[in-house]
Amino acid sequence: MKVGITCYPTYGGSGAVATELGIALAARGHEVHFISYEHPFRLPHFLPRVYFHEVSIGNYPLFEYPPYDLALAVRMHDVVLSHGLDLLHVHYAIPHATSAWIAKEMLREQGRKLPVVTTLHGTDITIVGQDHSYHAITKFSIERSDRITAVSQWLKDETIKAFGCGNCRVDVIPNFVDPTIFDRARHGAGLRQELGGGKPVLMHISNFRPVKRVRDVVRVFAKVRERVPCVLVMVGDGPDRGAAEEEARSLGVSADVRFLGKIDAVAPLLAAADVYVFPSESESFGLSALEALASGVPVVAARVGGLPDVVRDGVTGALLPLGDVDGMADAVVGFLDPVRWAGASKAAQEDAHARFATADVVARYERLYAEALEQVR
Ligand code: GMT
Repeated sequence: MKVGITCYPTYGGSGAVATELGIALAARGHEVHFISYEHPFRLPHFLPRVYFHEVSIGNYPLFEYPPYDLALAVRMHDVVLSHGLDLLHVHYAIPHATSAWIAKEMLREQGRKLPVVTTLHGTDITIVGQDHSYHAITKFSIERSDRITAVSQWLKDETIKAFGCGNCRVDVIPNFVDPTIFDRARHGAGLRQELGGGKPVLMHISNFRPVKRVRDVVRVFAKVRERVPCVLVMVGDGPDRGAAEEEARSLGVSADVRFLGKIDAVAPLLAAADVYVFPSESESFGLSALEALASGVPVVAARVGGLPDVVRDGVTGALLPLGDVDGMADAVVGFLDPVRWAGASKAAQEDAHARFATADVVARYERLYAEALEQVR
């Protein structure tokens, strides 16, 4: 099959999932065409059967806000025709599902039927899509997609609550990890020693947006450090990085907190971590929590959104009420006990590999694509 994939190419879960899906589809013999304004951050530069098509928006001076969604629709239309794509799969509804609908309509005028699959990831439904400026077009574009998927049951429920979507069928297809890459045994202990100097390593990876509550990560760490010597490694970048750095300074723990910035290949880092701290205000799924679990790292998180489907409370990690910094610190200290850690680490890796392995989830997308093709015939 020839599949067009559109996603945000920047550091974040939806782009990571879309890119890993494309890579896995290509490995299974499909031809995959990424269509976006930049090379997706997790896409290596050359892979057989994987192509990248850049969307250029031009810079005519009249446009204070150049219409990216239209340029994207035109590029989608071009790529479908020039490469004979069978289907478009867009990740994150806004504006990708709208652009795909426009491309589909343009193709329909030319007698060409093109199925569009939209995967909902999170803030496209929970925050941006509910903004009055985008609500109606988000609902319209979701309803016009031939198939809709959500990355968790929680997100599916939120979608129906926010948009009604009376006639739409939303399939839940979870995010996934490659067990051969996110595998503790694959990476040596050298990096853990390098990062922690022999002390336990707490880790957090995100785009440092307000929803991630990165200051809470630092507060949890500071409380743990009062009881157990340890270090905190913060990976990623975004609007709240400065606030997190300031929090570390004001709590007097800066010397033990390292901000590494954006790193694309996080598997070796996760394999060097002892506990993953994830106090987000909302997570439709929590891909980085899954990647941590798959790397044998127990996750201490807020009990929000789809996280209870990913983290098994008390077994592979701990789920606490949102904002419960003391409770999270207690839970981290609990997991730093070597015997408890060994059991939780093993359970985390086994559970993540068993329930969210790439091959199983990608096969579900393949079946969905086949159904979508059948539907438009
Ligand atoms: O940053 C992104 O790429 C999208 C982001 C969002 O804000 O929508 O992440 C969402 O998609 C990820 C991949 O499916 C999920 O693992 C995240 O939980 C979800 N983020 C939120 O729901 C806040």
